[in-house]
Amino acid sequence: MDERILKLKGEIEQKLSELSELSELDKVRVAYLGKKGSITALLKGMKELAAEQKKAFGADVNKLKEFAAQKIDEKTKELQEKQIELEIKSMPVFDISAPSSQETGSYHPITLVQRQCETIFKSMGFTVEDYAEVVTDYECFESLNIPKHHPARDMQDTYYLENGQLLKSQTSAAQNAILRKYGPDLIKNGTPIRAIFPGRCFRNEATDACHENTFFQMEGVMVDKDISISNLIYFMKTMLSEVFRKDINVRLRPGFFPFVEPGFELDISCLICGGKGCPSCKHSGWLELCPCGMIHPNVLREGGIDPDKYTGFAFGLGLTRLAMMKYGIKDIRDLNSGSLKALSQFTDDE
Ligand code: FA5
Repeated sequence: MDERILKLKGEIEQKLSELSELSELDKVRVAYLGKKGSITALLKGMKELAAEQKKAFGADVNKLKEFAAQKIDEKTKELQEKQIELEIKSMPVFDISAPSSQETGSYHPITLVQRQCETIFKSMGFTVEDYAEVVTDYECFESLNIPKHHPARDMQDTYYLENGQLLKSQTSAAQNAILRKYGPDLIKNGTPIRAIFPGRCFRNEATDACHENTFFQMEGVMVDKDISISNLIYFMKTMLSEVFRKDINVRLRPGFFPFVEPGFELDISCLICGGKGCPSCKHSGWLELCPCGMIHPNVLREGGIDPDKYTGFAFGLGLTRLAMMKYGIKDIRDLNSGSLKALSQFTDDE
C-alpha cells in the first residue's frame, strides 16, 4: 500500500482518538473528505500515476475514504452518547418524596360553596347537571312563561349575541331541558325529578359591592305528586343550616317571577354587618340570596308534564353571594379579581 495512504490512515486514527468535542468533528471531516481534503487530493493526484498503478492505488484510496467516513461516524455516535450522559447527569434530581418547596393551589371560594351545596343536595337524592352558557331565547325566557316583549325581561339586562342567542342570564334557562330529560321517568316510573344545576350567569349590571356582571347561581327543581311549599321550605332550611353550620336569620317574602306561582324572595340577614346595614347588603341588613317558588303550570306543561297531576318547586340560589356570606367577603368584585392573595385563604370546612 502506498506510504501516503498508510500515513493518512494513521493520522486520522490519531486525530479521532484525541478528539473530545463534537463541534471539532466536522473540521476533521472537511480536512480529509472535503473537496480540498487530503484524501480527495490523493484521488486528484492519480492522473500522474502510471496506468498499471492507477487501479490498485485508486482502490486503496477508496478504502481509506470508507475507513475515514466510518471512523468519523463512530466517533460522532460516541461523542453524542457522552454528551447525552453529561446532560442527564447535570439535570436536577427529582425526588418525589421530598417536601414541596412550592406553594400549592387552592379552590376558589365559589367552587368551595358550589361543591358543598352539591354534596348537600346529592345526599338528598338530587342529581347535579351541567348546562351551556350560551342559550336560546326559548330556553332563557319563552319556556319560562316569559313571552317576547314581556316586561319581566327588563328585570335582567341580558347580553344578546348577533345570532339571536344570548349569554345565560339565569340558571333557570336549564329548567325546560331538565323537565324534558327526567319527565318521562316521573310519568312512567313515578321517580321524582330532583336536580340542581350550578352555572355562570351574565347580566349587563352596574357593579357594586353585591352586584357583578358575571356571577354564579345554582338552580334546583323538584317535581313529584303533592309537592308543596312546605317541601320547598324544608329543602331551603336544610341547605342553609348545612352550609352555615350556625343559626342565621332568614326571611321569606313574596317575589314575582313569571315561572313560579306563588313566588318568594328568600333573604338572609347580612353576615358581614350582622344585619345593621353595610355596602354589601345595600344598607338594608338583608341580602337577597335565593328566590324560589312553586313551578308555574305553564312551565310544567311546556316541559311535557301535566300540571294537574304533578307539582314542583324551583329555586335560584345566588352562589356568589353565598360565598360572600360564608367567607365574610365584603365586596363581590374581589371574587373576580384574580388576586391569589385574596382568594387562596379559604378552605373547605367539610
Ligand atoms: C333569578 O335569576 C331567578 N331565575 C331565580 C329563581 C329561580 C326564582 C327559580 C324562582 C324560581 P334573581 O334575578 O333575583 O332571580 O337572581 C337570583 C339570585 O342570583 C339573587 O338572589 C342573587 O343572589 C343572585 N344575583 C342576581 N343578580 C346578581 C348579580 N348581578 N351579582 C351577583 N349575584 C346576583
